[in-house]
Amino acid sequence: MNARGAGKRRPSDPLYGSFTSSSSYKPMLYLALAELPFSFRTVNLKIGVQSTPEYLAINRWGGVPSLRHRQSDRTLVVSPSLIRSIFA
Ligand SMILES: N[C@@H](CCC(=O)N[C@@H](CS)C(=O)NCC(=O)O)C(=O)O
Repeated sequence: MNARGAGKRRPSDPLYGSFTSSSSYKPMLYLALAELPFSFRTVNLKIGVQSTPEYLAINRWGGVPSLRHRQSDRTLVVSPSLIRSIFA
């Protein structure tokens, strides 16, 4: 696998997701394989954290995953595009 920036040190990007969500596992796996730093932030879907104003400010659609790219100041909210961005 070839990932731009793999192994380089930079501030970790927060990945918001749930351990009950396969859509969250996929980007988590790819970030780990690319050795990119990220911090996993749990969004508990069972108690509705995805619908709180705090989380809707991160992802207006109220879903997981969400990956905050600090460098580009963008938040990606759909796992396939999020994974593509890791290897772009
Ligand atoms: N196609 C989307 C699907 C994301 C999705 O369906 N996420 C679910 C969890 S797997 C979700 O956020 N559900 C919100 C809810 O249960 O209220 C992706 O791959 O990112």
